[in-house]
Amino acid sequence: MAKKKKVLVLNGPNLNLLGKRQPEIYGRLTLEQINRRIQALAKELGVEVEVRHSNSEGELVGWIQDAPKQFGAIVINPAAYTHSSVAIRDAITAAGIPTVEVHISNIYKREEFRRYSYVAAAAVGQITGFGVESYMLGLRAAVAQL
Ligand code: CA2
Repeated sequence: MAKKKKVLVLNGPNLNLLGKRQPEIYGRLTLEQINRRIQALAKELGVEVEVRHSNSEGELVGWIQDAPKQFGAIVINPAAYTHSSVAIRDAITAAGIPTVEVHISNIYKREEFRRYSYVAAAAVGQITGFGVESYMLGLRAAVAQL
């Protein structure tokens, strides 16, 4: 499939714990179950999606740098790096492909430190607070950018 029809979905640190801890904030689905839902929607939308997770900032930066070779858009839940990572923001800007920032919880309804996103200014837009549905909305938004 041409790179224009491929979307890279990236998950940041601790999202591998989804469904195992703090279900009141992040829900009961595991990352694996969320990935299956994303793949089902991708099929419906006629796009190819690759989903990756890393707890490492450097690995995420590397994947973002390489993304334009293979992908037409990125959906990213940078998790805690949202609020700390100039490196991820710079990598998104450098990659130059449309990037949609997603969050399961509403980052504006929680602790003060979660209200600032370093990534937001480099993204086309941000989807926050719709639970797992944030990924589905994010994928639709990314596909609309292809
Ligand atoms: O709401 C989101 O999607 C977040 O990106 C999740 C991050 C948090 O740091 C952001 O402020 C908002 C945390 C991901 C950690 O996920 C866990 C899941 C289950 C148990 C513990 C952590």
